[in-house]
Amino acid sequence: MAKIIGDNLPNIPWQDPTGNDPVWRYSANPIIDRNPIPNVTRVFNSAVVPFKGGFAGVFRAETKNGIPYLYFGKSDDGIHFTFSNERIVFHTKDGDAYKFEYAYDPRVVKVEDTYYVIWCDGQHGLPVLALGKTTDFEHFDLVSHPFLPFNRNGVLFPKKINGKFYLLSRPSDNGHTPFGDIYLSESPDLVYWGNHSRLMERGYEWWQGLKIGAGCAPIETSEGWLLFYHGATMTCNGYVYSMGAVLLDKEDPRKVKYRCGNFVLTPETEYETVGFVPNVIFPCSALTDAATGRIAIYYGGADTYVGLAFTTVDKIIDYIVKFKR
Ligand code: BMA
Repeated sequence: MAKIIGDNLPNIPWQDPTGNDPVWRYSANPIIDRNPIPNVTRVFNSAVVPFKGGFAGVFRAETKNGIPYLYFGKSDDGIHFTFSNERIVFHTKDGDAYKFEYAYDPRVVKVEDTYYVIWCDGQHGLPVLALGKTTDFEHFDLVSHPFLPFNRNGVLFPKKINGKFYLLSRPSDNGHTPFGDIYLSESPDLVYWGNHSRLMERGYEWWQGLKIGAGCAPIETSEGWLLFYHGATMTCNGYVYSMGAVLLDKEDPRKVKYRCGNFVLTPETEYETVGFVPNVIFPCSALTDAATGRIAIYYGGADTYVGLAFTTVDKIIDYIVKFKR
C-alpha cells in the first residue's frame, strides 16, 4: 500500500469515484465560473494550499484588458472561494510595489514555514520565472527571478533535499512554444540556481509528443515523488493539453522511476473543450490527506475555468506502474 508522506487533512474537497478511471472529475465542476471578480473575465490555471484550517490560493485572473495578473482567494471548503478585488502586491527588496507587465500560471508551495509563489512573469515583454514568498497571504515579497528568459512552469519541491531547494522548469520561447522538456535545477538559497539537468523529455506518445511541463508540486509518497504534469499534442485545430503522471526517485529526484505512457485526464467535458482556448487541462496544485491517501487536483479548463479532479495515492501509482512506458 502506497502512502502519502504529509499531514492529515480530512477537510480537503472529495468525491468518491463512480467508475474505474485513475483520475475522476468533481461532478459540480467548474468550481470557478466566468467573471468571478470585478474587472476579471476568467480565472484558471491557479494554485490552492491548506492555510489556517481552510484554504488559500493564488489565482491567474485575466483582466478585462486581456492581460493576466495574480489575485488572492480564500475558502473554507476548497470549493467556494472569495477573492480580493485587487491584484496581489509583491514588495521588492526596497519595499516598493513590484511593477507587473503580466503574470500567469502561479504555483504555490509551502517549504518549511514559508509559502513560495512561482509564476510566469513578463520582463521587457519576455516570459521569465519569478519567485515570491509570503507567510500570511497578506504581505508578499519578491525573492528572485531564478532563470534567464525564456522559461515557464516553475514548480518547487515542497521540501529541501540534501539541504537544497529543487525547482522544475520548462525552458520555452516567447510565443506558444512548439517544443519543451522538463528540467530540474537546485539552489542553496532560492537566488543562485545550478546543476541544471533535463529530467524528462516530451514523449513519443502523441498526447505528450509536442511538449511537457510540470504541473502540481511533487507529492511525497512512500514510493517516491508523485508529479502531475501537462503534456501537449499538435492537431489541425491547435494544441490539446492533457494531464500525465510520473513517479520520481525519493532520494534522487533526478531519476524517473515510472512514467505513465497514458494520459490520466484529457479534455472531454464542455468546460475543458469549449472556452477561450479549447481543449486544455492544465494542473497547477494538489491537496492531499495522508490518512486516507486522497488527492484533490486543481486544474485550469480551456483557459477559462477552474476544475477539481480526484484520485488516491494507491489508484494513481497502480495506474502509473501498469501503463509505464
Ligand atoms: C501554455 C500556457 C498556459 C495555457 C496553455 C494553453 O503555453 O500559456 O497558460 O493554459 O498554453 O493555452
